[in-house]
Amino acid sequence: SKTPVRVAVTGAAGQIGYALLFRIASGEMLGKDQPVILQLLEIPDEKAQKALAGVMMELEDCAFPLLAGMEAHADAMTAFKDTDYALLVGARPRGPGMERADLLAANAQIFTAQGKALNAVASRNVKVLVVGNPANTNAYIAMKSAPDLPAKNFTAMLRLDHNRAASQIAIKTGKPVSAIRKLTVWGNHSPTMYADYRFATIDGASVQAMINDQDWNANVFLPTVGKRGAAIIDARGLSSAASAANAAIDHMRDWALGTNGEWVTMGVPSNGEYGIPQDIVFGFPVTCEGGEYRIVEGLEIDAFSQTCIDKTLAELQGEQDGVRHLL
Ligand code: NAX
Repeated sequence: SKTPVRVAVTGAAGQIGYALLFRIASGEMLGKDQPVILQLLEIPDEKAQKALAGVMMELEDCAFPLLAGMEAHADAMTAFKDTDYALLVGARPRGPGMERADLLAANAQIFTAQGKALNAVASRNVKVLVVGNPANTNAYIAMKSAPDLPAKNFTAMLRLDHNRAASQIAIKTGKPVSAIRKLTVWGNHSPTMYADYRFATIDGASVQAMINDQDWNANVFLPTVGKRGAAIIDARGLSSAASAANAAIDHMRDWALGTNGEWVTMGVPSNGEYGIPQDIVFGFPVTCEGGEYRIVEGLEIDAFSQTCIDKTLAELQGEQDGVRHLL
């Protein structure tokens, strides 16, 4: 049987953690033949550590055959030791009266420290997924704080936006979500993201031609996908957790095991593709093979799409300029 791999998860006692860990341990992320060792990080706070211990009791009680080990940590330097995968879920939420700059600064501190720890102790091939918001900028900070690791190892989660867009298209067209190909979401994980079905197909037919309604695209589809997180908070009284965990599983599984040529969306550092400046962590269409992702290049960007991409890029540049002095 395979050698166990090490999977670090931060914010492990939080709501996404609770929806995520059991699926990693059951083999849904890395395959039903891949044993895992969970290296779980929470803040040193007594309540958080106690809650983490409770989650670990439940993980034990599942008796997962693939769960080869499990550790609780309060320090990134030990939590990330030799880790092959790192899911950075824990982040500082916006508190009452907190300004955007304060939020960026609080998260810059967390992701600088975690980037440095990954740089120091993680596997040199570690695959990092940042879920904690602002996800793209937090991934950028971690990447910049880990100069000895390849920049391409740092990614941000746009997959929830991608999956939300896919379901809205399935509902609109009356076709199964599994039949949709070549969908993508450009930019920041925020309401400015640009979900783009211009290239999408269902059973070989163009989704754009099937829907044929630019008004629906601009005034229904994009706002529905962009504000979905807020709609869920409004309805549930809590932010998306199970769907976010599901997207994290999808992102890591596809990165590790491949997409067989299909497009998925990942937030990855730009190498200048589509005019996005170097190192900006941006949602792009990618395919994955052999443990590597590749940005789909050469797509035509029409005027409407360019406006949308410029807007989400401007927001990201604002965030990343706002933290540069902290790095
Ligand atoms: P919770 O508040 O339930 O859990 C977060 C946990 O992280 C807490 O237990 C906290 O103690 C821990 N934590 C905080 N700072 C930490 C640190 N420095 N090291 C280790 N642990 C730390 O939040 P939850 O609902 O689980 O959401 C987690 C993050 O995901 C938030 O930042 C949230 O905004 C973000 N999201 C990102 C999404 C995406 O698509 N990229 C969608 C869902 C979600 O909103």
